[in-house]
Amino acid sequence: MQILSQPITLYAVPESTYCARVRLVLELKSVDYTEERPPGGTYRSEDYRRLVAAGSVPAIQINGTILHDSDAIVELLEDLFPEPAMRCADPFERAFLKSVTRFHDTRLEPALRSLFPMVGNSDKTQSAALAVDAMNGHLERLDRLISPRPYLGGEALSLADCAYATTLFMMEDIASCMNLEARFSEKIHHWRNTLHHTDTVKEIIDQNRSAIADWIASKLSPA
Ligand SMILES: N[C@@H](CCC(=O)N[C@@H](CS)C(=O)NCC(=O)O)C(=O)O
Repeated sequence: MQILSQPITLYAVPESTYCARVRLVLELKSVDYTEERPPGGTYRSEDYRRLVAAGSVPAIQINGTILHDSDAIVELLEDLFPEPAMRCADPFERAFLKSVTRFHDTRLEPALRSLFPMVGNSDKTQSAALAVDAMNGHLERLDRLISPRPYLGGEALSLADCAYATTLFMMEDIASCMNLEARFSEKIHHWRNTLHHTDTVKEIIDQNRSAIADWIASKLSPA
């Protein structure tokens, strides 16, 4: 394991699927770190932006360097802490899994995110139904793209699996709080169950679901 001169700090919020991805990789690799909320209480604060120029969570402070973007962070963690290996050695497999991760970041998660402003907003019922249809369209494309066996890269959990773990549950929880349905194919349903039956992954998924449940409750019955 790489020796680092300074402790690692993860800046994160509990509701974020991108933060959960980094937390999961840190935990699976048994890395020592502390997790903090953004200074000033929100990633929109000036204090946070002074620290993390990009102004997004997650971000990590590692060896005196600040790095944002979950994908960049988990790639660095894989380089620094190669055990257990979470990237395929074969360049074609590795590139394929990166493309599946990119599909999450550029298609699936943005489709889910478009639902957030509609939660607890009864004026948006029709838009929410259309947005869930669009999200389900991306799930159909994902179904054609992947062949989990049982994980995306085969027997070992990969960085690509970590990108999807909490998102797949958040899709269900956000859609169902608006009485809509995220439609998972048999293949995706089975893969999602496998992830949830994997030690550590289950804990991170359950923590994130609980934070999302609180967030939904705050939107459905604002104080
Ligand atoms: N591509 C980024 C996306 C992270 C992201 O969108 N985080 C949200 C919170 S879930 C955020 O910080 N939004 C504020 C912003 O980006 O300005 C990553 O993978 O880290």
